[in-house]
Amino acid sequence: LNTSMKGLSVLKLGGSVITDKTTPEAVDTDTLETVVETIGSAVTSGESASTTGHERQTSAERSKKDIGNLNHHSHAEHEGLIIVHGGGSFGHHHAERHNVSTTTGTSDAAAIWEIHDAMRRLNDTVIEALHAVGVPAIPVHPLSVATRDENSTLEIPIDPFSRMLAQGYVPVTHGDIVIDSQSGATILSGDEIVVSVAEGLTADRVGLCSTVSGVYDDDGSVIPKITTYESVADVLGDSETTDVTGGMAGKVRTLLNLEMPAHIFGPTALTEFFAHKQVGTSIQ
Ligand code: IP8
Repeated sequence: LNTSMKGLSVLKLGGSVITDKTTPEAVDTDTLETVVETIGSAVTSGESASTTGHERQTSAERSKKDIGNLNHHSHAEHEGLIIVHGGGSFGHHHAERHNVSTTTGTSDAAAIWEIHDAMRRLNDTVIEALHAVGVPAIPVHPLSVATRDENSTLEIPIDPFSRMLAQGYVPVTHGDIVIDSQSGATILSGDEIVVSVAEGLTADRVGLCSTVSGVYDDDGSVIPKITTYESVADVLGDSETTDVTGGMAGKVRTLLNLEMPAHIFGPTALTEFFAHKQVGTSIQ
């Protein structure tokens, strides 16, 4: 199996974009819908719009039709997309409640289940929203397939992703809790998955759709390009709301380790990201 996907984009939808981080388990339905519509038109090249006039169709029927269309044209119209979403007020709320982080683990099966279950339910919501706009999304749940080894290195199989992509599907995975050989089970950030999957499949580019328009400088302007952590260490503060995986500083560090270009941008720039334009802050 050829694991190099030319033209592949890996897009992370930040947990704070699709959920209301101030309220436990609250989906930000409006933003999710807007973001998903943009993904829908990018992936289906406007085809989903042609079905919106069919009022009698249920959304399931509509998505079936669109998914059929997409399968038929997938290779010509888009070259592959993997979506990874964060935890927002689903994952982070439960992780904090059980005092679990990327380094502090738990061996309590009930805690593991509660954190995973919240993420799985958020993932269901994202998948359903994508189907409603004709995106052939299918889930990949990290807890069942990914682990951390003795050195805390993430091991996530790439084959499910490449085979799903090869058949024209859009794999949708998420931050999760995973079995950790050192400490029971620890939090796996969506950002870590983005890095592993983008590298494993030699993706062309990575996008982090966040609530901010990019990485801000001291004067409030968006820094167009970051090439070293030192150059921005002073301006990167901690995330203000509950985030067990490191906030913006952690994201920048993680993305600097990537071989392909990454962009951090806000939801309004998503269309331009899909149009391959320079958006938000590029990290290279
Ligand atoms: O929001 C964290 O994922 P992230 C997932 O991508 C959990 O850092 C379970 C807190």
